Amino acid sequence: MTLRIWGRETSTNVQKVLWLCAELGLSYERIDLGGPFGGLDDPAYRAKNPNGLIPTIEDNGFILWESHAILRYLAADHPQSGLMPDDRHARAIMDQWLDWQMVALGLALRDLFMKLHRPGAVAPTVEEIAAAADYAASKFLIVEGRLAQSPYVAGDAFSLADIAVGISVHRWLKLAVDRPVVPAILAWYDRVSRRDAFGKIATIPLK
Ligand SMILES: N[C@@H](CCC(=O)N[C@@H](CS)C(=O)NCC(=O)O)C(=O)O
Repeated sequence: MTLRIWGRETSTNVQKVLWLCAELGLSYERIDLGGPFGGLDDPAYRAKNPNGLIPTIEDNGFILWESHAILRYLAADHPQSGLMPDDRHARAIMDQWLDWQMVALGLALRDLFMKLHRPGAVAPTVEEIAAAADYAASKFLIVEGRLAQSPYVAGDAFSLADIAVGISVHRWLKLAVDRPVVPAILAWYDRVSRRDAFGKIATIPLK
């Protein structure tokens, strides 16, 4: 059975999974859900993912949600890809950056993105947008510090951490905000965004 992925492709968390599938050469069927497509409250979807969020995958009847759990699950079946290091310390460093992307970098970026593109009933002030941009920048400067010392996010090789952080950087660079000077991020982004597997991601609109 084909791998199924539920979620609109404009979602950063869905994009992580799409990028990995391309890295691994996996074919899949993607079902638009969330954002303008709605469907997150459908009982049939909630039965798969009680959070009513995307992405969710189904692989031969096995259902899984949480984008980083999905990355690890798919990559575990392709050890030859080298996207999850075997070495205990290297693996822990990759996990560190994956967790941090989810709980720190991604949330800071999400807050900035929402203020800019989904402001809700009360538009944020210029000062609030600037504060969100500064806060997000403070997180990206942590990535900058890392990439100034390491060719890839988790170390010497491209890994799942580059996918998760790479999707955040890709979005951040598209936002119309002031950004600090980040030469190490830009040099790394230039390299990872040239990967064949990134090709599809580059064509997805911002929203
Ligand atoms: N930690 C979850 C976060 C999932 C999440 O917040 N997904 C967002 C899209 S990035 C969502 O479902 N938003 C509602 C929508 O798209 O309508 C994961 O990584 O899968």
